[in-house]
Amino acid sequence: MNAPRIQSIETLIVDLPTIRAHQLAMTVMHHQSLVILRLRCDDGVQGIGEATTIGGMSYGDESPEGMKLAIDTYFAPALIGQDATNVHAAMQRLEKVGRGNRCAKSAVETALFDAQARRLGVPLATLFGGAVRDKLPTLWTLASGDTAKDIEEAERLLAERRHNTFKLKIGRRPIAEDVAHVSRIKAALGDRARVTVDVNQAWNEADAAPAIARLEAAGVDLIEQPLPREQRAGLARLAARFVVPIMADEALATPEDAFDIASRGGADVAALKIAKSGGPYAVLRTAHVVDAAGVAIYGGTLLEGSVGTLAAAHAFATLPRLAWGTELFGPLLLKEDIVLERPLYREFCLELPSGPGLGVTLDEDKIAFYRRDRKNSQHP
Ligand code: MUC
Ligand code: MG
Repeated sequence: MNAPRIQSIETLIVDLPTIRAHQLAMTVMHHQSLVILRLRCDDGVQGIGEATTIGGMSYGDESPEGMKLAIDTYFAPALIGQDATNVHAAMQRLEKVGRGNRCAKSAVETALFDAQARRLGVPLATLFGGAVRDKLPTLWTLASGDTAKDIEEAERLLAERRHNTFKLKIGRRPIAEDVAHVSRIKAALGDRARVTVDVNQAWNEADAAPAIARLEAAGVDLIEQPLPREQRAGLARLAARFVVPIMADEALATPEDAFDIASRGGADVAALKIAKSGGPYAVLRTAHVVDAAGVAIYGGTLLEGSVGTLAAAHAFATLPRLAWGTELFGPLLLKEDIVLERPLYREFCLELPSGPGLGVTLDEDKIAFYRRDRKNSQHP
């Protein structure tokens, strides 16, 4: 029997409003731009994928516009006519036509696996060997920029039993202000919630050391990427110096990064993301390296919408150890979504859908409304 072939790959950008401003060290988000990819095969099966980053080009090396261009101009032509059931062979072809561009590749890899899982009638996690959990603990990020509002938001989410771990985005304001902000939130929530901070590379080592000492004393549970991603030796020194765990995020994307960081004792915890690694299968390769080294795993996000979030959830659900849970809350930050049924969050967890593939269906009306190339659309 002839294998089904890839017939077409189409991408579009949707700009979705967020429920509130989301402040990070490098940008303030009021909307999120998702690149949605549709892959059609000649047996009638379709797969979907998502390529997402944060704040245009302010967070990483790729942008929504650049990801769309990379897929349309280089990746799609290399894949048309190829065996739709052989994801590894397809992704290997992409390595030849384009280096890096892992966020864009993540959308392609996701769509190929989604199509194959739908073809076989199984959830995506089953293709990766099977899920060992059907619920993923998921934290929420407090990033309104206002301490009182953040406390109010956390109290509401605790009462709703939606989240009991909160990550605070810092690094934007002077360190003393950030430390005071975090300390007030931790004091208000006490032992009822875990509080972590993400500095998004904003500090230097000399400033980071006293700041982390104060955050540790305030009861903060985890410090994420305090230094620029290139400064691995510095991150290792901080990890050795403090009891509070230090997590690598921007510094760690590939299995090679994971090997290097693990061998120099560069971090206690690793934030893994499908977008950083190049897809839900690619992220598992990185995960297994850190896991073998005894570095704890955290399922991260680049604030994907439902498609990317569920792709990540299927991958993380297969990991034997996921000590720090996940931050797969991206869909909850969006005022409007582009799927028919939004992912389910309850009892502090994201639930893994049980339908074939990703377990999600695009809402064509919403896509038609939010797509950037819509007639008269106002790009935010
Ligand atoms: C990051 O650096 O971890 C994840 C949650 C959030 O609010 O921002 C992201 C990116
Ligand atoms: Mg981070």
